[in-house]
Amino acid sequence: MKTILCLLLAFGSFGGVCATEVAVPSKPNIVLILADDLGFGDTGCYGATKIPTPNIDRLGAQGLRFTDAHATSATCTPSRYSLLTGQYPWRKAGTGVLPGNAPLVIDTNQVTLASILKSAGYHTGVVGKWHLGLGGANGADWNHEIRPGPNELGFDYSFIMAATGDRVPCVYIENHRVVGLDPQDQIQVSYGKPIGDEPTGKAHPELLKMGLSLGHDGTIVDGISRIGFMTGGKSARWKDEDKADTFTQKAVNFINQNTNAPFFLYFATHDPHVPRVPHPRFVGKSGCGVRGDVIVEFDWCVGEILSTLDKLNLASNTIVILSSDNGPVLDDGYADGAVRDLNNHTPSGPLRGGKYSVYEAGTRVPFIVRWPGQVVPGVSGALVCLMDFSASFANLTGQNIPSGDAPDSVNILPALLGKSKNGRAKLVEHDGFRVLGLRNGEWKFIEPDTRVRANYSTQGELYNLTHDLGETNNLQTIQPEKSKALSADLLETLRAGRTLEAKSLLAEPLAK
Ligand code: NG6
Ligand code: CA
Repeated sequence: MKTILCLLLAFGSFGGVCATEVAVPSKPNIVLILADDLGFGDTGCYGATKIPTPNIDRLGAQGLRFTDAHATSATCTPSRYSLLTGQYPWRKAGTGVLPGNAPLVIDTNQVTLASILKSAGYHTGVVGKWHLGLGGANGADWNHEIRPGPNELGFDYSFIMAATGDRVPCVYIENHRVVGLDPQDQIQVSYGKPIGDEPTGKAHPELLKMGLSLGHDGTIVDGISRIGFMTGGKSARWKDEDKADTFTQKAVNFINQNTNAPFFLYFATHDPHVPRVPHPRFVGKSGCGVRGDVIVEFDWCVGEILSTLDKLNLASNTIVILSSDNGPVLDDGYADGAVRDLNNHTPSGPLRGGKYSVYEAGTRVPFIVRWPGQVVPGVSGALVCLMDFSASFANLTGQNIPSGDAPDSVNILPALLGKSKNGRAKLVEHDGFRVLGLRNGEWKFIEPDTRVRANYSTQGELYNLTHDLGETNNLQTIQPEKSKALSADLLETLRAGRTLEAKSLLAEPLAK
C-alpha cells in the first residue's frame, strides 16, 4: 500500500492541488526511541566529543537529523502527555510531574498516538518509562489488575515502570500486572506519611550507595533512596543496573514477535535520568563520569534495536525516530558526581537552559528520523514537535482524527520525511510548570514572569534565534512591537483551545 503524499511546496496555499506527488509506503513499522533527559548536545552527531555514541551517530548519518525539534515541555509528564495525546499539556490541569501513585492522567476516551496506529492496523507496544499515572481516581491497585493504563489507551502490549527510576514503586508492570509479585508480600505505596518499617534515606543515610543532594530521601530500594515510600513487593523490585538490559530485551522481544504485521513500538528508556546506575560493563566508558556512562548505555540500547531490525531484514520498512522527552540536567537530586565529572562536555550544546527551563535547551531535543530509501539522509532545520506525531502518522496511515482530539497536533509529515523544509510555523514552549514561550520562525518570546520565580525577566523576553541562538541578547525593549505581536499570538493559542494551524493542515486532502 502506498500513500500519495501531497506536498504543498508553496506553504499556505490550500487549494487541494498537489504541487508534487510522492508515493510513500503507508504502513511502515514505527519505532520511537525516547530517551529521558538527553540533551541537545549529548551525542556525537549533535557535537559531543567526550561521550562515544556510535549507534546514535550511525542513525544520525543514515537519517534526517533535526536541529529545531522540540518536546512541548521541559519536564517529563507534560512532555509525554502531549506526545501521546496531541494536546498541549498546559491546557489540562494535573499534567505536571506526577508521583508514582497518581491516577492515569489521560482520558481513556481520548484518541492517542497509539490508538490512531492501532486503528490503522498496527500492533502497538510501549516499553519503558510511563509517568502518566495508572488506575482510576484512587490510583493503581498494585496487587491485582492495574487499569486503566497504557493498554486502555491503544497499546496492545506494555512493559513499563509506573513513573521514574527515582520514584516508588520500584517494580515493572507488564500489561495489567506487577511482574514477579509474591501475593503474600503485598505492595503498598505512599507519597504522604512513611509506611512500612524499611529504612529511609532520611533516617539512614549511612545505608545509601548514592548520596543525596535534594529530596529523594524516602524508602531505600536497592541501596538508593527514592521519592515516596513503599513496602512489600520485595521479589518484584528492580535492580537499577539491570534496567536498561531489561527494557531493551522486552523491546527486542516485541519486535521479534511482530514481524508479520506493521508494528508501533514506543521505547521509552530510563537513561540518562537519575538515579544513574549504569550496568558494570558501561562504568567508566565515557569521559564524563556516571552521566556520560548512562548515555553510553543508552547508545547500546539503540544499537540493540537497530541490529534487531537489521537481523530481521526490517530496517528498510521501519521508520526509526530517536528523541528525548526534555532537556538535560546535571544535579537532579543525587550526589552522583555528574557536575564534578563533566569534563567540559556541554549537554545543552550551544543552547541556553536545560531541563525545567523555557529557554531553548529545555525543550529543543535531539531528533533523528531514519527510513532507508524514503528519507534522504541530511540535516533539517524545520520546526517540529513530538506532539505532531499524531496528526502526521494519521496522515501517513490514512486515519482521520475526530474533531476535538489531538487539537494541537500539526501534520508535519512532509518535514518528517524530508520532503519539505517547513514544519510548523509556531510552537508554544513550556518550562514544565507555568512559564510559556512562543516560537514563531526565528523569533522567541518568553512571557513576563511576574508570578512565581525570578528565573526570567519580569518584562518579558525576545530573542532572534538566527542571530542569537544562545538567547543572550534580550531585544524586548528594542523591538517592543515584535514582542507585542508574539505575546498576542501566544494569547490567541491559549484562548483558542487548539492550535489554529493544526486544522488547516489537517484539512489538506490525502490522495490515495
Ligand atoms: C523532580 C525531582 C527530579 C526528577 C524530576 C522529574 C527532586 C528534588 N527532584 O521533582 O529528581 O525526578 O522531578 O523528572 O525530587 S522527569 O524527567 O520525570 O520530569
Ligand atoms: Ca525527563
